[in-house]
Parts: sequence; structure tokens; C-alpha cells
Amino acid sequence: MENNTPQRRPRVLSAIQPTAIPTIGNYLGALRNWKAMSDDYDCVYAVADLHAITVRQDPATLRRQTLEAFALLLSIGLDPEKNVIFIQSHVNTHSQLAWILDCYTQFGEASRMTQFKDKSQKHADNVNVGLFTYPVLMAADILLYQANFVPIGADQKQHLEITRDIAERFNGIYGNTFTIPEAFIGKVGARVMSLQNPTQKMSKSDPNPKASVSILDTPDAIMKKFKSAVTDSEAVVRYGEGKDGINNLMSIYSCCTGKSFEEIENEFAGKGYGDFKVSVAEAVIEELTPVRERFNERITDKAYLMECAAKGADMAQRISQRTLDKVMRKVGFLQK
Ligand code: ATP
Ligand code: LTN
Repeated sequence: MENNTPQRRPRVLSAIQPTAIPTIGNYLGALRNWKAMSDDYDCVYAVADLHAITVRQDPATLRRQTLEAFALLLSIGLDPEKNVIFIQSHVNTHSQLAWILDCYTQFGEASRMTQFKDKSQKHADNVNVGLFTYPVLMAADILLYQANFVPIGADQKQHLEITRDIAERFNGIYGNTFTIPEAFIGKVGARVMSLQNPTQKMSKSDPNPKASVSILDTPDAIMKKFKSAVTDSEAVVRYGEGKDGINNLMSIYSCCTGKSFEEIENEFAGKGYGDFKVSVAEAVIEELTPVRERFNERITDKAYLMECAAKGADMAQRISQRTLDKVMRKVGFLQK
């Protein structure tokens, strides 16, 4: 018999914190995959402002950066008519489910999160409980939408694992409630390293401006940053152990041009690091120029951005409320 029931496409969910303008690490590790997946999947993308306050934020700066992050999502080519794009704090189900999931997360498992350990060291004067329960809020973000895939950089893998553990535990107690999500981590670009200290991940909150390239940096600034990137003294463009700086530049170049490491080694055989750095910078400039141009246009139209954010929040609220209602019934809360 013919089956006329429309099949839902697999759902994708991800989010980015509005802590600063995203770097090429965020872009190559995550945002580019968000765009690539938006053609074939049912995509839900958020600006994670609730997560951002786990680190102290200036209110006016947080507001500006939230709007900028939202404008950036539209500028990487995501269509707000085809994807659900919203600001996390506009949808109240996230904090509500996070509280419930807190009660199904063990203190011991949350203590093992490396991001918590890193951030507690970096912000030793403000090791707040939100920083500790951060992954549970992230689990709520994902599970509310019954997401199948979560495109993220390699640094978020552990948070996806705890999300799966929480979901499996809840399903084990109450029966099938949550879809078990899978991380989607690209083969290259999943961990872009700092240009000044290539053993450390590039981070948008790094205080050294030479360490990271922002998506909105001018071509001139991008060229200068790549020219001053830390490399090694071998002067041979090849991927190998002890060559963190060159490995990083090769990964960035490979992401932007689609070339394999072998092709890159052949292209730069007999040439010095100077030539290679210029080529990497040019490839990055070419990739980012359309994004920067679209952003500069979009950010001036606040009314349009706010209208898109309101529509996105309505859709997100509707989808996520269904999951929250189901969870509340299962847990045993008396219905109104
Ligand atoms: P912060 O420095 O404020 O902690 P962040 O740069 O780590 O921020 P997030 O907003 O936490 O950025 O991350 C957004 C997405 O970018 C996540 O999927 C994350 O895994 C990815 N990402 C972050 N840094 C990198 C990196 N260096 N390489 C590849 N992907 C990254
Ligand atoms: N913790 C993530 C941001 C984030 C996220 C999410 C990513 C918040 N909620 C849900 C994927 C799915 C980070 O990138 N640091």
C-alpha cells in the first residue's frame, strides 16, 4: 500500500555563543557545516545568549553581540524562511527543561567536563554554578528539538556525549521521550588552532588579537595575521609531527580550497613559508569576503533582524513546547 504520510527530514540543531565576533575556527569548524546542512535537513540554529552569561558580560555589549551573532547567521547564507533561527533567551522552554535535566545529571559526570575545568581556571574569580551546569542547558537545547545531528567543533564532543547519556537515562526511566542525537564533526577544520600558539584552540575570547582571525576582519588585517603566524624552522610545507603551526595552516587552506594535504604539499614543494602564508590568507579572504559584505549590509537593518528573530522564536517555541509538555507529564507534574 502506498504511504502518503509526509516524512520529516532529519533534524539538525546547533548554537553559538554571542561572546565576540566568531573566528575562522567557529566558521570552519561549525558555521560552514550549518550552511551546508541547511539544504538537506530541517535545521534549527540558535544564538546561545543564556550560555554566554556563564562568564561575566557587560549588558550593552551582550545585547550588541547577540544582534551581531544573529545577523551573522543570516550572512553565512542561512535563509530565515527555510531554517528556524532564533535567540535562546526568547524561548522559555530552554531554561525550563534545563532545570528538569539537572535533576537527571550526576554531579560526578558534570565534574568530568574539560570545558568546565578550563573555564574555571580562566575565570577563577567567577566559578559559578551555571558554568558547571552549562552542558545540561546545552543538552536541553538539543533534546527539546528531537535533533538527529548536531554540527559542532571537536571541543564540544564531550558535551554531546553527556547529552546522549542524559537522554538515554531519561528514556530508560520513562520510555522513549528524546531522540538520541549524533555529533557532526567535520574531518578538517574541526579544531582550528591559535595562530600565535598552535597547540591551543583558536578562541574568540582570546585577548591576543593576533591569535585569531575574525570572520569580519578586513582583507588587510587577515593578511597581516597570517604573515605573523607562528610556524617552525624546517621551512618545508608538509603535514607532520611537531609542525603544529604548519599543520594548522594546511588545515585552514584545505578547508577553503578543498585541496588534500598531498596536493598542498606538491603545490608548495620548494617554496618557503612566506609564499604559503600569503596563499592561505588569500584563500581565507576569498571565503570570507561575501560573508563580511552581507553582514555589513544586514547589521544596519535592526527592524528586519528583530522581525526575523521574533518569527524564529515563535517557531522554536512551538516545536520545543511539545517536548517539554511530554517531559512534564512523564515526570509527574500535575497538569493545569
Ligand atoms: P569562547 O571563546 O567564547 O568560549 P568559542 O570560540 O569556543 O567561544 P563557541 O560559541 O563556544 O565559540 O562555539 C561555537 C562553535 O564553534 C562550536 O560548535 C564550537 O565547537 C566551534 N568552535 C569553537 N572554536 C573552534 C575552533 N578553534 N576550531 C573549530 N571549531 C571551533
Ligand atoms: N556550548 C556550545 C554552544 C551551544 C551549543 C548548543 C552547540 C549551546 N547550545 C547546542 C550545539 C548544540 C559551544 O559551542 N561552546
